[in-house]
Amino acid sequence: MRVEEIAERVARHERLDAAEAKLLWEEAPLWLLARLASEAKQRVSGDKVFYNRNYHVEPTNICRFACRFCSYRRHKGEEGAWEYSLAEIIEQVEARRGCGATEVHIVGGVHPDRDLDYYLEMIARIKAVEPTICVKAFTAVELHYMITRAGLSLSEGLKRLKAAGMESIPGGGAEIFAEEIRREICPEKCSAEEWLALHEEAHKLGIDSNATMLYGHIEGIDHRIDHLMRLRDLQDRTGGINAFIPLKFRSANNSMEAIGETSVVDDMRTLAMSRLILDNVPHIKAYWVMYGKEVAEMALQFGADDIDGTIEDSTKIYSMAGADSRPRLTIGEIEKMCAAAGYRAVERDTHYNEIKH
Ligand code: V47
Ligand code: SF4
Repeated sequence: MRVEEIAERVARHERLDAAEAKLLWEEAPLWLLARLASEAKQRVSGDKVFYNRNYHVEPTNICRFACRFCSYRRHKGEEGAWEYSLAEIIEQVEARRGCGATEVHIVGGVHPDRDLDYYLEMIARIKAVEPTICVKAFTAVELHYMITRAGLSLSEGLKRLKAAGMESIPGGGAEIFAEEIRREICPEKCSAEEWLALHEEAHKLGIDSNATMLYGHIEGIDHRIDHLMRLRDLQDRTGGINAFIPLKFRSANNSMEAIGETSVVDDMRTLAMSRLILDNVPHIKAYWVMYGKEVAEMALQFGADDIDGTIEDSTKIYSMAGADSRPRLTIGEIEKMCAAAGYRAVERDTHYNEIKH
């Protein structure tokens, strides 16, 4: 099959198989991917690009794992390590009061000494001081560790977290699902099957989630396609994934630094192909903190319909790996970026309900 025939099938909303996806990914001109992905984006979200008002809480960067791509983790006591007490976390939440955030995104290292009860209390105390904020918390890797360590089934652990106030799960920890790559870059963290099972269980309990893919390191196009297909299969079963976020490997200050970073053209092809393969995931997010603002604006021409949020200079994962050191976007900047791309900025909550002002 030729690129033109596959493009016609995509335009007719037909689903790509792995071989077709590979041909398109490797051979389609960039303008064609931009056009097909933009058409697919517009079918879902018309002229809208979504953003939210959010900030991150990163309780600790002490982690019992040592993923090779991670610039963020530290050993206990090492220079640059932090571990906030619950009181300090509540102080951070209270200090953000009045910034208009509808979501707090909580993610951090897998701390060896902290247990499920600690995280349950963290969520409950945040909800006590900010009852209307949506707690989008913990990657599947953190959740898998805290729940299995407590000796609970995934279902029981997630039920307790939901009861404490956790409403949604961020997309991190997925990396690349293929075992041969996981073994090289993150051998200790939960497996692909465990990551997928955790999200599936959450969806069954009415907890929605995002999904990510860390690309641009030692994986190939086949691994990326396999990853996206596994997410598409999960979404066919549950419908619980709100947004997919391709995460570009940022190379500074980690043990995979010598690999360098992939090109912006590769970033745009990856975004477009994510939109085209994931025909059942409504939103594709261009995470501006990772790309930088200019590339995020360009990403809106390649199928993205979400740029995450205001962030309020509250995350260190990407600045420690080489990105902008004080990540913050104003609503005015977001509106300008969307308008320059020919779209309209629309504020949403975590579950993509539009917020009317
Ligand atoms: O799981 C770590 C990735 C993830 C690096 O759900 C790196 O809305 C690139 O998942 N280069 C955490 N990536 C961040 C994440 C996320 C971000 C924004 C929005 C959402 C969402 C989720 O960051 C980790 C890992 O895959 N990561 N180090 C690095 N050097
Ligand atoms: Fe720990 Fe997450 Fe970094 Fe892996 S990516 S070392 S799990 S903080």
